[in-house]
Amino acid sequence: MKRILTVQDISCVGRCSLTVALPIISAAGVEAGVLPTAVLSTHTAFPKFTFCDLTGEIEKISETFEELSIDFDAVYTGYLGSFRQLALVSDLIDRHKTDKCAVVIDPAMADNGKLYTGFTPDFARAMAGLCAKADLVVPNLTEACFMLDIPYPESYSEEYIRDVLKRLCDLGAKHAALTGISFHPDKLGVYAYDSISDSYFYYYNDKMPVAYHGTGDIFASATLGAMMQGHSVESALAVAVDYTLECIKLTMQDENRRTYGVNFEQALPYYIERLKKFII
Ligand code: PXL
Repeated sequence: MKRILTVQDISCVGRCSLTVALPIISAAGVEAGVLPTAVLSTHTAFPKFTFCDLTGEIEKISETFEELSIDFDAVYTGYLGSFRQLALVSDLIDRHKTDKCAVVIDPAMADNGKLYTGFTPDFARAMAGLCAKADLVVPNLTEACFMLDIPYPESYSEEYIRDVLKRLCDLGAKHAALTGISFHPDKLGVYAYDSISDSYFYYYNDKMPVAYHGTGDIFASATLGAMMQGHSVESALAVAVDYTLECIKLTMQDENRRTYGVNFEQALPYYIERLKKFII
């Protein structure tokens, strides 16, 4: 059985970061080790939230894993809240990275052209430094633009997306995948670049006329779960596109839904079934 380590916060309510990563990765049949970087009452898009910083635990926990020879098949990082956390997580990756350990980085910090509460363009550039260590980075276009220090475009061409992906890999990442890419009003998907084989990959499914918070965390977790099940990066990204769409569809059907993320829980049986289909 594979074991991964995911490093991100716990937002107690709001369906993001660890409360999403843990169940999805477990559903993929993979042991999910967690290193919580902070405890918040909710994610930061709520009008009010508490924040308990756990930065001081990161190095101690990581060193103790090393002393006990606890190894991981992947290290997966999500929302990180400070420059200090970026530096400590960079050290943690150096400590646990082996040939068989994949590093997946979701630079969760922005969407729709804007940084989340508490982040600055300088932080985004520092996150770009962490992405250099990744086998796979999965930003949305807003995060990619902030990391590359380029303006967020109103609209884009396929050529532009390919250029952004190449630049993300120029930072040092082996694969880069841009989430939420659409060239048609009814379609939405992921566009990826593999810098080793110099090849692109685009996979899409239906686009729903809604926008929910927290889909990026679901997407990244579902991708990692699929990679650990033996999917290629491309095939894993396709699983994540299909699963995220299923979560969105279920959320749309719920008349009592509140703005607390998407219904990823009731789509888990779909995810488990979808994991059986390999496309590449
Ligand atoms: O969904 C990403 C995320 C994770 N963790 C925290 C957040 C957010 C996005 O707003 O605030 C604390």
